[in-house]
Amino acid sequence: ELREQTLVLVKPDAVQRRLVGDVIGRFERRGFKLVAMKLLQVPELQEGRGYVCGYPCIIAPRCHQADRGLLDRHYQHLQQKPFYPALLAYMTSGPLVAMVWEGYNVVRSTRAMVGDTDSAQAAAGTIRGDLSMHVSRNVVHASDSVETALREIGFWFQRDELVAWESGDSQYTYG
Ligand code: DAT
Ligand code: MG
Repeated sequence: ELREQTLVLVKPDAVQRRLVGDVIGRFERRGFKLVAMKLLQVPELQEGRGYVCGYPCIIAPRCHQADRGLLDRHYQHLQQKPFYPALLAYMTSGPLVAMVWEGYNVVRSTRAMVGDTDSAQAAAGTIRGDLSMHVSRNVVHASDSVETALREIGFWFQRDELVAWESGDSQYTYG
């Protein structure tokens, strides 16, 4: 399926460490097609104050489309884990970049490019293996199956935020 899609998040640690371009560059060079991208911060829940951004908002910000519920849905399978509160704090600690990449076998290829969940075990040459050292700051998220990708893209993007476009190099990429 040439139109397979996956969700990639460049997590807050990677934005802070100025690694966004490196991560995007890897998927671009591989040949995948970028079909959606945005920078947003998921507001954190503060006692008595509701959801607040880490930075004072001047205009009604787009990040308010998100809330912690987004992360609860995204990390549904981890909510009972002891590290879940720390994971939430990390994921709301700063802006992240959400992207949808499209292409042949993109879900599996992207997981291979991302590497082991535990950055300490991740192979050199993978994003985590090259750019990070610890499981709790592992730079990126990538969907783990085609079904998960469909659900996750729906969590992070509205339908009209995905751009359908014809890539000029497709006959050189796919033959
Ligand atoms: P992946 O991100 O490789 O799909 P996952 O879905 O099992 O891995 O877990 C999601 C994130 O949760 C992972 O990227 C980092 C965090 N995490 C997983 N296991 C952890 C652990 N043992 N300690 C701390 N954070 C962990
Ligand atoms: Mg996962």
